[in-house]
Amino acid sequence: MPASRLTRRDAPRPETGIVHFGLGAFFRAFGCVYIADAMAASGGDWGITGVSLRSAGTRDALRNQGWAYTAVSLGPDGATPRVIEVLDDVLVAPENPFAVLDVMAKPTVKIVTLTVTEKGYCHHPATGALNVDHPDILHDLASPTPKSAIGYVVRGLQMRHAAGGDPFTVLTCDNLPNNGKLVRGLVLELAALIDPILAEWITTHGKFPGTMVDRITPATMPADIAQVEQMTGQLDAAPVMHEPFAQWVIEDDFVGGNRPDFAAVGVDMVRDVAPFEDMKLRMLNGTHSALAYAGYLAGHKTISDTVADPVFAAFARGLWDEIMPTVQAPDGVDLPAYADGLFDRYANPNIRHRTWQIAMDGSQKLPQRIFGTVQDSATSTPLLSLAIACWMRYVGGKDETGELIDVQDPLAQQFQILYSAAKTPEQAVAALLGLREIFSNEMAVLLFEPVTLAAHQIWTHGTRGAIARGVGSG
Ligand code: CS2
Repeated sequence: MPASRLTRRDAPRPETGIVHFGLGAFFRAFGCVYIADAMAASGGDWGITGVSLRSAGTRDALRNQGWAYTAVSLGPDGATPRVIEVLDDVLVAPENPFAVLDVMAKPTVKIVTLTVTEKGYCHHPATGALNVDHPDILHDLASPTPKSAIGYVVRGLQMRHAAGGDPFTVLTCDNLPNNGKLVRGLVLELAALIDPILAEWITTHGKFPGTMVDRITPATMPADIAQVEQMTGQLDAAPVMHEPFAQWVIEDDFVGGNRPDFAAVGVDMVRDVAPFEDMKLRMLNGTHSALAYAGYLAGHKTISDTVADPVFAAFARGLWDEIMPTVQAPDGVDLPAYADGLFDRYANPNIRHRTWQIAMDGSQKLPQRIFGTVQDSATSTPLLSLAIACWMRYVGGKDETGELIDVQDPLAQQFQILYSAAKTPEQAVAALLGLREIFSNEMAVLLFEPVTLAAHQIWTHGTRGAIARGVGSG
């Protein structure tokens, strides 16, 4: 007999208090779970309307199950499924932008959360400024129905301003440096171009708390759907699979103090998130990206496969030794113990986090994950140079056996053009360092010698061979 479809329980629903942009696996495995728990602990009207900026897939899958879905915690020893019922609707923005703006205008909505990935902010990663030549931003300047997340936030705030209401708090949950300040800057830049009075109102009344978010959540695969069906006896077309670990640190700065009772469910509410954010971006995301490029080139499909290889385990440890001296430990955090914890999380064999997935959008990720560390380091950082050279090799689009790599990156075409003109690895390195969207002039100068050397090692000895040499076991 076919399994029955997951359905939502017949229970009273809270009002919509949050609009969330970018309803991928991460937010459903993370923010939605915390917010459901906060309502269970302390009540409040914090129902979430999800907005997908592009595809209809998640909406179509969840619609037939009353927006309920299964979140599965995958520990090294087993899986624990749980049904999450906090979404009250999912909108696909391009189908009806006004429907999205209407929800954002509702006075019950107090918070707009964002997980739109690094490239979703339409900014220049090297400087943090709005990319005013980005096609979505050009569109959003000219039209009242936006395409970009920043455009929606600005138009949503414009409607609240016009109605004489309060702004909503903008809570970014993406892995960007100073994410609250960055988003505030981008929103103000776009608002000023649309209406300077609106920009002034946002400057005075808007709130953009910074956050540090952490839970490893690979994209859901068809095999996961089958596994969940077997585990629960119910068909869920869009479950999410995540590690048991979660950490959320939020600056406690919300419009009117309106927010779910985050502290009741273990969220750290702080004045300044920067030390947590730096630590996580450099120690977790920095090594994640390094292992993703190096592991992929060496033929490893997932992070757990990568760190099961002793050469890459030593690479991870060596990277932390280079990174830690540049990180100021947040109060009460022991950095070596934090690194040990990360290693155990990476090694969890039930989390099938593909190196290819993490390798996406490197042009948007590496500045905050790796370059800042190199810049702040008082000593040389040969393993970080190897990581950057691995990224360079990866974006060339061919692996070490000559197979094509599906390079997903907003600059993928530019990489192709640069590579077809470069005659040698050294020329490819020089050309990539010339991309000012990614590398400031200062950064390019700093990286030129060590990354050229690292690239030479990689092209000569292969990725695994070069890293084995780099960690002293080759
Ligand atoms: C990963 C992150 O895909 C990536 O780039 O590094 O999504 C990572 O899994 C999360 O930041 C963990 O909190």
